[in-house]
Amino acid sequence: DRLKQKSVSLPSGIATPAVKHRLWPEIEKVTMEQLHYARLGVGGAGGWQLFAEDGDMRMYRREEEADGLVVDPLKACHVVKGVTGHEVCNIFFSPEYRSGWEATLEDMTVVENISNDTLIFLQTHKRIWPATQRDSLFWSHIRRVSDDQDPDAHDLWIVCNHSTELPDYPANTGKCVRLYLSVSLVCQTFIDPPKEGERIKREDITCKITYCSVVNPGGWAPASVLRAVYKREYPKFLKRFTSFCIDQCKDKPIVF
Ligand code: 16C
Repeated sequence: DRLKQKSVSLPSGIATPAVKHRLWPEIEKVTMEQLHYARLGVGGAGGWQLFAEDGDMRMYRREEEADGLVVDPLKACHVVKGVTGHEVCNIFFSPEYRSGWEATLEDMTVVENISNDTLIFLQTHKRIWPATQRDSLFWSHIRRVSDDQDPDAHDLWIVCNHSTELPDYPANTGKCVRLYLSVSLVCQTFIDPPKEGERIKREDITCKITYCSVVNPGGWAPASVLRAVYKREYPKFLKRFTSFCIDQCKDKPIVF
């Protein structure tokens, strides 16, 4: 029994893939699509408008509606020193850190543990007046991908969150309207080579972050209120999240 226990407590980074799960083909497809989408630039014909800027952080959006609901896609880029992409993605993925950085939450439950790199979350979000309160049900998947586009970069890490359905947690049956989300956080680590014989220190590390999000409110919510919340909350989220990561990692050994 003790041996058995040892074999399941894998160190982080060695994933037991969830290949046999019914959602696996979708998780694989959506994660790779999101990675591709995140890596496309924001110039040219994409129609991205810069709406927030603070230091190295840039946030872009496109005004879009679906069935009369605001679904503006968001793309944000940030550069953070002193943390690796692996560390940032771990913090974004892991339920134990969420209340430390996620300000839209009222409640969060892991409703299915598919594998050590894939979970299903049910979240209740804070209410936006005058709309009905929202909840969300989504799978969340973390993975390392090797980078064929940028040989100078260390590995690439992605967390992909995508709405799903579960018979045990039907939408729109309680006090909440279900919202639908497709979110990705993609991180690349760059290392300034330390002097000969010296170890890599946190100050030698830079993490480039791309965050993409599309949220469909799932039901009526006034466009002007939504766009005002969006403009205020996304920059707040990315600043709060990245300072939380720096703070969590600063006195710990570097996880590459
Ligand atoms: O990606 C983020 N968080 C992840 C882990 O929680 C996950 C969740 C994404 C949900 C994003 C939608 C949350 C909207 C809830 C509305 C409550 C806001 C009240 C705030 C008051 C303090 O991927 C980080 C997410 C950062 C979200 C910023 C806010 C975006 C608002 C967009 C409008 C949504 C429509 C709501 C309909 C009433």
